[in-house]
Amino acid sequence: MSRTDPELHESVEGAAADIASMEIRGAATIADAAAEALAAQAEDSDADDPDEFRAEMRAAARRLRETRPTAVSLPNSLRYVLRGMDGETVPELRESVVESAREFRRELDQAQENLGRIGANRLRDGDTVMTHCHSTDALSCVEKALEQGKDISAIVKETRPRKQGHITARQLREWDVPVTLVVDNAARRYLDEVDHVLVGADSIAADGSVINKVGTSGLAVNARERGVPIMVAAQTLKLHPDTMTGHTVEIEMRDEREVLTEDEEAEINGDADGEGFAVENPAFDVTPPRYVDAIVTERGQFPPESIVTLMRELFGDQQGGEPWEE
Ligand code: RUB
Repeated sequence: MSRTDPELHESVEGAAADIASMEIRGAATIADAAAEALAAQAEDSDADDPDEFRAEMRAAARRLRETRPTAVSLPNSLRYVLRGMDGETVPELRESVVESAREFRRELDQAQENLGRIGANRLRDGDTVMTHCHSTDALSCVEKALEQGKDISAIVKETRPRKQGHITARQLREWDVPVTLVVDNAARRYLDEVDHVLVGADSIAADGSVINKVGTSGLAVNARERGVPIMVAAQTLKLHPDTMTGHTVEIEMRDEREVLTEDEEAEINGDADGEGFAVENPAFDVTPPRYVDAIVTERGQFPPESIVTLMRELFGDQQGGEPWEE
């Protein structure tokens, strides 16, 4: 935050801290929390004039924006809410932001429902899916398939280092889905037993590349080799508009302490002198479109190569700077 930034509401600081620490995680959930935090900032603002109010909202969006770089749902959420900010007076501006955030969150829920119904049509009674990480969009497809009366089983990859697979396993068990949890390295061995690889996305690039939890690309390559279809469940909130103009998606590098504790590191290093070894902890990777069979959105399912058509339709007319810039 720059020194001139106004003081932010505790919901914004709290949401920003929780997103950065992954207390709040997953692309859709992050987007939802960001919209909620902007609404709280607007509601509790004691700005004296419209300019001050607008500056406050822009600062709040910047604070949330800087938390994690990869999931485009976060800037897409902030853009949506701030573009809805309209009015001549502080009360009018406040009401417009609160309503815009409400509308965003409603649409997000609705998109996930609709996407789930479309994704469920790909799943047949008796199918087994293999999951990676924890994706609410992917789980929505399973939930809708269950509602259609289909029996679905799951092989759930643990997803080191943060083990989001445990969250997926817990959710599926709540729905009475038979679950087998496997360590990431065992995935290829179990691919012969599955009918679909089902994952979510943090961002989808204009060429149809899928950016998702690290390990997704290796899983997709193995699945292709075994002839298992790879289905990506990603509402249009995950489409990355900047990639239409050549920008790449930043892959978040997280703290090495998620991989090794200080004690473990010291143990490996032994009595070796000097700096020790490097630890890298990329949180996401890029799966090229040729390894993806279908991207399932709330607007229908798309082969990855044609997702750019949908992106042009949705973002084609958006030009100019970001709404959180001065
Ligand atoms: C989460 C992750 C999820 C996507 C999609 O990573 O990679 O697959 O965010 O999730 P992290 P959703 O745990 O590092 O946030 O479908 O819920 O948006």
